[in-house]
Amino acid sequence: MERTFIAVKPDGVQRGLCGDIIKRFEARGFKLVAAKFIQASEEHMKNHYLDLKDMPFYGGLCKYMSSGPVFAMVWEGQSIVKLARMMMGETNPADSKPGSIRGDLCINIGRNIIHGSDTLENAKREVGLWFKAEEFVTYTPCTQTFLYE
Ligand code: DGT
Ligand code: DGI
Repeated sequence: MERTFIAVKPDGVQRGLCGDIIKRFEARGFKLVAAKFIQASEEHMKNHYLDLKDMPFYGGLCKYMSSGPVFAMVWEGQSIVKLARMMMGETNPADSKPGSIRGDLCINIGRNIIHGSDTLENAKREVGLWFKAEEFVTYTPCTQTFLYE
């Protein structure tokens, strides 16, 4: 089963949107396997966004992401990397369709409330960057046989 890293960014936390975002992943049928509410260091965010290091907004983005608490999570489910990105909408909320998280809940590209891994490879990297092995919970949701054949 696939896993992905999802984080409610500082703007999403401040705006009280953690519950709404978690609710959408739960309602879809995905399984939460790890979560923590933390303020990340700027160094940690620089590492997280390493692939963007040459972009003009890299410094500001990393500073912003470490400016307040984030709600970091690992969710599990079939094809979750792709499906989570579809649920999130586009990077720019202005290009995101109504019904998506960004299309429903935010306006500006620099305040787009949620992060989600964009590929399976990045998901593995990000899950390992944010969570230690002992932070994962093992359990079987009672819904499993009604979600998957
Ligand atoms: P995420 O989920 O935060 O990694 O965002 P992605 O994967 O949708 O977008 P990505 O990885 O290309 O860019 C990371 C963040 O960098 C993005 O959420 C917002 C910021 N960013 C991306 N492109 C630009 C840009 O052209 N200008 C500015 N100011 N920020 C940008
Ligand atoms: O994975 P995404 O968050 O959808 O997008 P990304 O990895 O390309 O960009 C990471 C974050 O960087 C994104 O969520 C918001 C921010 N970002 C992307 N493009 C811009 C931007 N921020 C500003 N201010 N301007 C941009 O053009």
